[in-house]
Amino acid sequence: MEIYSFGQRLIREAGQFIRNRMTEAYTIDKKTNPNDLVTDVDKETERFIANRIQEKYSDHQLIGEEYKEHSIENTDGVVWVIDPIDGTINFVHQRANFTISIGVFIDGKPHVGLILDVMNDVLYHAHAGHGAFIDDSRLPQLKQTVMEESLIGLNPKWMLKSGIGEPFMDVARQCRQTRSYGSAALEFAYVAAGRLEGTIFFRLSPWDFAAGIVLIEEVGGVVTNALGDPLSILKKDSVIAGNTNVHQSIQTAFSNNEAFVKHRQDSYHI
Ligand code: 2AM
Ligand code: CA
Ligand code: CA
Ligand code: CA
Repeated sequence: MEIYSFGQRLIREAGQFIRNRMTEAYTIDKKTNPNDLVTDVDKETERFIANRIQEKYSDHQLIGEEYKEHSIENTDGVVWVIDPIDGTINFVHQRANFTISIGVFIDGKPHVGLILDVMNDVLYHAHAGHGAFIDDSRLPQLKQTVMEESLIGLNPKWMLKSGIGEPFMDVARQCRQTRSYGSAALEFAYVAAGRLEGTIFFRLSPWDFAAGIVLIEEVGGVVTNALGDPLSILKKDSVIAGNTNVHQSIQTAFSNNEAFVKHRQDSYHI
């Protein structure tokens, strides 16, 4: 319980840090490609969060997006998985619609999930076995839905990828409508809150999905990779999240697509 309440206070403070910091100038750099941005605020916020955790819990491990030294080689003990800004493109372009995502795993198992919608200061939080909440309101268990009546998070850019676009198109055809919010963690929070029935990502890192796993599992939803295998906080993977029914339908679209299955076997060894 102490980790949970400390984590909630910390993520709110980090949100306040970002809201203050973004009123001043910051630099924007490109990482691996022109669509992959990082700002000073991403880095400073990760430092802020990591410093607080290390001061309080010197024996915990942590992994974050922006610093190589924030990495892990095993999942032993308590591991904090930190994305200081999820949705950096939204942060830069919109100054809204981005989150801080913090997942805590113990010996590889989901323990606490915290996703803060920073500009609205709304916290989605869950403690394994104790339910999931938006601020002070408990979230109900997810209802089962069929694809024709489901709103699915899906970035249309993935449909344009040669070789792997087809199953994304299948999902878009099957569902009622698609949405793309630009923050994976925000979409996981929305799935947990019943605002999306499911969501799919071609490739995410542990800091993108760690908190989302805890939240969604706590309301009876399912989170796996595109072929239905469990995710690990040690590696990147595709992600499907949703109520059991929608999750199964999306997984079927991907598992039935030979090109997708082959592409994944060639490039990820999973
Ligand atoms: P980020 O903002 O923390 O990088 C849409 O861009 C979503 O995909 C965001 O949640 C973003 O997280 C995530 N994402 C993961 N890998 C990415 C990459 N290489 N480039 C851009 N976004 C990425
Ligand atoms: Ca990034
Ligand atoms: Ca991210
Ligand atoms: Ca990030």
